[in-house]
Amino acid sequence: MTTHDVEIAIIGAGFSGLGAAIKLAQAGEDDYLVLDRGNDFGGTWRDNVYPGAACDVPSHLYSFSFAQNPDWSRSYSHQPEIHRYINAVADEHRIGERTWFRTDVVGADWDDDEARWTVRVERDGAPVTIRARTVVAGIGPLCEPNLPDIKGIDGFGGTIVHTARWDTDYDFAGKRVAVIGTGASAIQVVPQLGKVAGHLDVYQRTAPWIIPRNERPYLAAENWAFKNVPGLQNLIRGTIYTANEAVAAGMTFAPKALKPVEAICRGNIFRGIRDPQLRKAVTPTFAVGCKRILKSNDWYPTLDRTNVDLVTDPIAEVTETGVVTADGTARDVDVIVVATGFHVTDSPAFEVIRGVGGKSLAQVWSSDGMQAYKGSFVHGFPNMVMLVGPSTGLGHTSMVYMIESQLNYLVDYVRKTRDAGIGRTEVKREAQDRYNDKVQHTLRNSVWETGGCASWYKDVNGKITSLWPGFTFTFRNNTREFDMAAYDVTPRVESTDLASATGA
Ligand code: N01
Repeated sequence: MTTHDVEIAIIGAGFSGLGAAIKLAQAGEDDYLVLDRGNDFGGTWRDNVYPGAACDVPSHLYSFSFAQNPDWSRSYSHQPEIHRYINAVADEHRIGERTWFRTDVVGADWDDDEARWTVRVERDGAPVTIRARTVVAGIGPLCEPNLPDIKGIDGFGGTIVHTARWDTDYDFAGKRVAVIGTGASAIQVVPQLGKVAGHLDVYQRTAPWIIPRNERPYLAAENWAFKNVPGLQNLIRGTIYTANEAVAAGMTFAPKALKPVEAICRGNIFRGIRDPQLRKAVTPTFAVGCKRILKSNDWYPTLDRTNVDLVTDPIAEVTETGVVTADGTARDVDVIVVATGFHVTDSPAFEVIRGVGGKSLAQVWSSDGMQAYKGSFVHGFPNMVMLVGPSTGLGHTSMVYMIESQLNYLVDYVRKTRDAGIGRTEVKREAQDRYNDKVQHTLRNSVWETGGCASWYKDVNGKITSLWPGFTFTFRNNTREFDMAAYDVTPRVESTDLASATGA
């Protein structure tokens, strides 16, 4: 088996892994290797190719601050354009030269004697070992599809497609289609399927709050101005950013302040649906913001179509021919689309990353849920930096902003530990505990805690371990500099030192 030595192994070539590679290179730290199981850059934006896939954060904010794009074609970007953008940024910075695609990470183990990570991969199917001083885990929370655990689903005789693993060859035209789920993915794919399906059943377990989506194409004059008027793009980014932070204040500290948002959502229902019964069925019973607030203009009109039925009776089982609900009604279909989200708090990747004493992330997080210090370092996992780690997710603005905050922290960690001759960096247990106590304390009055809903923000024990509470600029300030005092550090022992120490 071949072994490669690098200073830094970056797992994942999505927004976070790519950003890490660019920022490290710009800081002169270019002994790294990016590893990704796919064929190109993009992560979740490469994998989610279902019809209608788009971003619900405006284009100008949903991009790297250091790679702004004056050519966005619309105020909200769709998946193909974001995917192209990410790959164009990677090309511009020539990150592909230091990236292995079609490379599946099957294990990452910390070696305390050598103060190195051993990353085992299968590259085009062949086993390779990579030894790295630091591992950057840019694996992303929205990467492992969550397949619903419904009785009989494995015995379905038709086709089953998860939104994040779309079958682009399947022709939905004229077919009888069932969609399970009414989250962010479902509300984008259902209007597209509604246009072509013979009949479409939408299985709703919980109705979401949905505000109108003020998406429009940019005029050529606007794109000209984005390119040529100095500061214009920054001004737009800043305006969107500030408006979104106001929502964060309501979500975290004063859920009642979100009542006007609820009124807008109710107006959206009223405009989109004529039937009073259907209006009632799609009106949520929890506080707005508790689950992600969705954006759509065509969800409600689609449910109002004659070839579309909203089914609110719980699913009892899936048979060989279709879906049966608790009231005994059987609806036969050709294809089931599962828009049931991702393994966020229980990602399979947590099983294969093992720190001190061979304990996996899944093991150390099994009793009290996911925890890290500043979303980045985990006690027991020295020299590993997570991007979009625990308590960094957002319900109101661009994740790219959070990623860039973490990149500042990563680069400062690499620079400071190298300059100080440090070889092993492990966050102190007390620092991590104090940090997480504070996060949980901030969450106590938030809409996610008090809003009366179940959501993927919570783990199996109902603890919110994926969300950052409060303003994102607080997180930016927290991660501006690597605070070495929060860490146990050990000097570097290079292999040449070892050789001379042993007289070899
Ligand atoms: O997944 P979800 P998603 N039986 O977990 C239902 C991002 N995203 O892929 O609400 C029946 O939100 C479940 O029902 P309930 C964004 O961060 C962003 O849609 O739990 N139903 C729910 O309706 C988003 O939040 C964009 O009662 C079952 C749905 O499936 C995140 O990805 C676009 C079920 C799952 O919704 C995930 O969104 C798309 C079962 N057994 C996604 N199991 C942007 O625009 C689950 N459900 C940026």
